[in-house]
Amino acid sequence: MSIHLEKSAAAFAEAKQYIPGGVNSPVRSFRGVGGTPPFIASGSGSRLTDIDGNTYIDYVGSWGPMILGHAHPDVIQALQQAATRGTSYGAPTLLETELAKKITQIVPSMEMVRMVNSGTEATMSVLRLARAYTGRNKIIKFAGCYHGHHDSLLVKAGSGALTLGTPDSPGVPGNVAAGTITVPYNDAETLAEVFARQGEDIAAVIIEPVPGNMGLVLPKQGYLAQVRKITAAHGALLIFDEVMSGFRVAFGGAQSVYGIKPDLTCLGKVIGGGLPVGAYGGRREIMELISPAGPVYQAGTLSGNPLAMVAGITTLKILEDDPDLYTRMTVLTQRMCNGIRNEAEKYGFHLQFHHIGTMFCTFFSDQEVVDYETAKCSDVGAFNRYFHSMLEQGIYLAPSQFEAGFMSIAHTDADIEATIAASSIAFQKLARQA
Ligand code: KE4
Repeated sequence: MSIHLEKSAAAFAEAKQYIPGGVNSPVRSFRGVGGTPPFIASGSGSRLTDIDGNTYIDYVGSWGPMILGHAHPDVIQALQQAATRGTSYGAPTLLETELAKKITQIVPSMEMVRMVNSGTEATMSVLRLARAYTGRNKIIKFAGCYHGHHDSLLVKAGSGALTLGTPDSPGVPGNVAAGTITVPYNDAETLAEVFARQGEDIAAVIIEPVPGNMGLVLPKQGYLAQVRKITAAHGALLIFDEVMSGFRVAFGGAQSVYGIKPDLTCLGKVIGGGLPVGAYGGRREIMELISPAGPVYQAGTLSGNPLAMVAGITTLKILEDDPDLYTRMTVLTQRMCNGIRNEAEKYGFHLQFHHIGTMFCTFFSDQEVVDYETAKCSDVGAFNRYFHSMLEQGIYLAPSQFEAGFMSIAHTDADIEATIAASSIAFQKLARQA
């Protein structure tokens, strides 16, 4: 099978006249992998269809939110009904309390929750809160982790910033970047050394407990517990950015898998069911500082928007009502990664296959990948050739070596078999090109 992208190519050319790079988020541009990004016309279940009529098995899932697959009937029906009641009021609704309550039940460390409209807003707000609560200014982040595009955290960032080679973006004032200390992930010793020297100035550590923005990297045994211990010992807050890992590595997020209680957590993606939502929350005594309960200002015209709330509530209810869904998605993810590994090894490729819960990633490297530096050793050229060979066969992977892939409840055994079969052809082709 090979795809044809004439209409997408024309659409991309026109879009570039009106939108920087032709896209509203850089990773969508295929700048990292080359070629033309398919312009999507529709999604249904595990499938996407582009404006040229090509259909793909989708493992991007809008970068995480679409855990129920595209256009889940219950979500669509709930949105249709909600829309007939109006789309935004700028006033409190029962739906916001319903989703907040649901989140506090699923993620017990989040005793209170504030809704915002994106993961970026969540992490930006939580840093302001941490500085206000501690009276300190410095923040620690981890190389390769991505927490959205606000100034304080666009330093050695992952995701599109890493893909496009701009981990430290122009436009971030030097004094702002100076307030952000970057240390390697999976290296508790360096973290401890930084705290020994600057601990009294550090308001918080923000971490993707299971990073998905340098590719998917897993925490070493005991690492997150050490991060928790070091932050607690120095009176700094521990912030888990679970915008991506929340409801993806497990229903209760990475904190439920590793048994760590952060002081604050950021969520997004899945909790909006495909509509714009972010959230932050944590210990009541900290959250009560947020306006209007307290002095730390944060606001948003569309925060808690009724349509987004309904999509999120419906999504979480479906996931909560059938715990077997996670078992099934995890088994499919494992089966797919093992199958692709077998095909890779048949053609002499010894790669790194990482997966946890519904997330997965293949590093084109024969070395273990544990952090930003080792992730960057991957053969991006080989990944890009693999990516395009899979795309031509109707398999839609994340268009970057430094992103993660996502399973949904809509993916089937047949999807997995087709994906493994496509990978065999892709590796065969790569072997010939080697
Ligand atoms: P948004 O502002 O894009 O909703 O969320 C920012 C964010 C924060 N924290 C984590 C751990 C994230 O993964 C993200 C966003 N993830 C990327 C995918 N790597 C979004 C895709 C994009 O930028 O288009």
